[in-house]
Amino acid sequence: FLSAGNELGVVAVGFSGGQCKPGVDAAPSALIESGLLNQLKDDLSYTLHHDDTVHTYSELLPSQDPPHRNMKNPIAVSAVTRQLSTQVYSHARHGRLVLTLGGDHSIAIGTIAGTSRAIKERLGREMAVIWVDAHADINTPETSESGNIHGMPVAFLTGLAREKGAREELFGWLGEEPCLSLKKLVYIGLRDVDKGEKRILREHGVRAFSMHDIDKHGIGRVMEMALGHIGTDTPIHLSFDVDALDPQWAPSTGTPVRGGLTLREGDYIAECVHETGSLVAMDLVEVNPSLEAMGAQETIRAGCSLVRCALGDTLL
Ligand code: EXY
Ligand code: MN
Ligand code: MN
Ligand code: MN
Repeated sequence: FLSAGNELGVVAVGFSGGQCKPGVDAAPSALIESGLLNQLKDDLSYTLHHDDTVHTYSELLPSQDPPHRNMKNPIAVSAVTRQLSTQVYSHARHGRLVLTLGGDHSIAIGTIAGTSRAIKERLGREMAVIWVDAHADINTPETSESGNIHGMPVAFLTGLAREKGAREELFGWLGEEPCLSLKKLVYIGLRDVDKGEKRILREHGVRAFSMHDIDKHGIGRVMEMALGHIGTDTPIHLSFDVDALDPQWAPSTGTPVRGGLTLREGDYIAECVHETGSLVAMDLVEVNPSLEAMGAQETIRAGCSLVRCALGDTLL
């Protein structure tokens, strides 16, 4: 019921304005050049809907973009995510599974806004999000110490960062109604969460599985609990930050944190989400081939593996 056959919408987003390190914009081309889309077509039999473009949205980027509520590049991130949300929406509205290749994690404001609207219209359902990340990305502009919007997307999507009477071009386009309920959000892989973020997670009782929980229960049990929280037959958007993996597997990323998931654990998460049959969209973000260049191919390979697993590659 969730998607039309094996139709896959692909959006390649070369955007890095949610943080300060250049290079993450080059990830979509690197992933595609390494053969990812061909594998999805040839090995996993998807029908691809892709405009063969890596979107940089340069026409949307303002010449002046002063900080607003301490956010860096607020007008650029707002404009790009707004445009991206309409692209993702139109794929999802047609019943396609949507794969977005980022870009930094701020782009999830656009992808999740797009899928949640389409799923609401098409199925009359509220969507769940599995956020796999070393970080919680739930700072509000006020709790953030960096001002980098890639540390804030969940706060915008859940309404925690909403500003009354916000201008359209400063995330006012997101509207009054949150795209995502805090009850339908599950984190996996957390290990670097800011003080203010911990307070938010606790206050709202957000379901979160840290690396401690994975060590304690094992990834198998953690996935049972994570999917149990979401419930069966709920459409799932998987937002996968490659920094959830240990830097051993994914060194080329902007904010690496040691003590992360093995590649196999990451693949297992993706496989379990695929097995639910409820996946409606996936983001792969924060691959930055220009950092730790020696490990760039390794990181790209890991990213491709995560996507293939989520999209139904099986071991046997
Ligand atoms: N919590 C820190 C901040 O808000 O700046 C670090 C965020 C890193 C976000 C990366 C994409 O997951
Ligand atoms: Mn992230
Ligand atoms: Mn992260
Ligand atoms: Mn930190």
